Amino acid sequence: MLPLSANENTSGKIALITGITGQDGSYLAEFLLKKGYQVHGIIRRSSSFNTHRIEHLYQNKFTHQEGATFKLHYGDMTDSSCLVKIIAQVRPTEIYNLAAQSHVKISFDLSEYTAEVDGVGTLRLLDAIRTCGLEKQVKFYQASTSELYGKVVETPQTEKTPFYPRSPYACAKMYGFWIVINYREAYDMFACNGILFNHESPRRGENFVTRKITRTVAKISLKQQEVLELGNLDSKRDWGHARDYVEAMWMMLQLEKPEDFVIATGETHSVREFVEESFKFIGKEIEWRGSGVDEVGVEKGTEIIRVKVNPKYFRPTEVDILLGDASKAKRVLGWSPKVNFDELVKDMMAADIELMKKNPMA
Ligand code: NDP
Ligand code: GDR
Repeated sequence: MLPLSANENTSGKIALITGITGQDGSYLAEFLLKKGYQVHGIIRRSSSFNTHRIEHLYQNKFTHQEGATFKLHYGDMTDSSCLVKIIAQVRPTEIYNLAAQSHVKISFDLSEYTAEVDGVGTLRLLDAIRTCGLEKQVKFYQASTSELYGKVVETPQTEKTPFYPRSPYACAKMYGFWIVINYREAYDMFACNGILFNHESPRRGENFVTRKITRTVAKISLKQQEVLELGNLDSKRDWGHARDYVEAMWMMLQLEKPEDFVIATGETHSVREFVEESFKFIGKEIEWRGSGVDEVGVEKGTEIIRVKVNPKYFRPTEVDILLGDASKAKRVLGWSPKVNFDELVKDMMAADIELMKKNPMA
């Protein structure tokens, strides 16, 4: 079983996180610093600051356990030479590959770039480990995804469910998934896939559906906005909390042998239910009228339209329902989610109301 006690020895553990500025990267960095890791992250050059999710980590040193350090390196998943240089310099014991063009809808517009970063980028990183001669020392985590299941052939989905990707994003991640397994088998590397179902938080990117809903409903409650425009209200997702999910990533790398795991809550809810739950938080009930692109959500007891369907948010091919079975993770890792659907919505709504009160322009 796993060395999961609170006192486990993490001295000498060096983590390298790609995608550290993203939702998961920021929670994972926090988690590892609390354990005393030396944490290194790769950030991209951008024309304005892109480190808002991790600023507290180099300012609030008190969150770190003694011995923990935090360092950022400029790099990009499209640039092999920088990946080799960073790995040679850092000599990590664990690598978490979280960097990705992670938006499914946008992957239809940026299809080639998404393949470069999410697919070939994974290969570049694995090859960089080998170039540095560290393939027997490094444990490698790949951020795989429930989007691989795509057009669903069975529910709930397990590690054995066949894949049917439905977007350039999912196709790129499919390459990432298999190249990890291939390098594991070909070079005896410790490399594993976490097949993570959707996970959200107050740090979720603003153009993913959950955060878009909680931000807009928060603005509606403060009279800063009137209407929420969405695409497909009927798609169903297995939504968990990002903080729980980064812990599972770490647990996978503490095993003696690499294995792939589904990480999910085992509950599925529609976008429509997420909307209803968010409005409930601000004391409003939504009644649905009409159908298809003409469907609207009306505030109960009034004639005020609060939700509209806008076809511009539809996808050329949709993933209708995701529902994960994480029993292997429970059995082997001892992992189970701590935050349920209602608590997730409440956490995100409370945070967005605070944010919009402080800064209505956010
Ligand atoms: P985010 O979109 O919040 O973060 C993505 C990160 O990747 C950011 O740090 C981003 O940098 C970085 N990045 C993007 N392109 C490049 C590049 N070319 N080179 C280097 N870094 C790059 O995603 P999440 O945190 O939500 O997800 C983390 C990973 O897990 C992703 O790989 C995602 O596909 C996968 N995943 C996510 C799930 C979820 O529900 N959240 C579920 C299953 C898998 P910048 O900040 O500069 O944009
Ligand atoms: P997803 O997340 O595609 O599941 O990918 P997203 O929140 O973008 O969409 C979930 C569902 O909501 C529907 N939807 C809308 N989506 C967005 N973004 N905006 C809208 O206005 C809207 N209206 C309805 C979508 O059609 C979809 O069915 C996320 C990402 O984090 C991936 O990186 C990750 O791999 C998967 O989760 C698991």
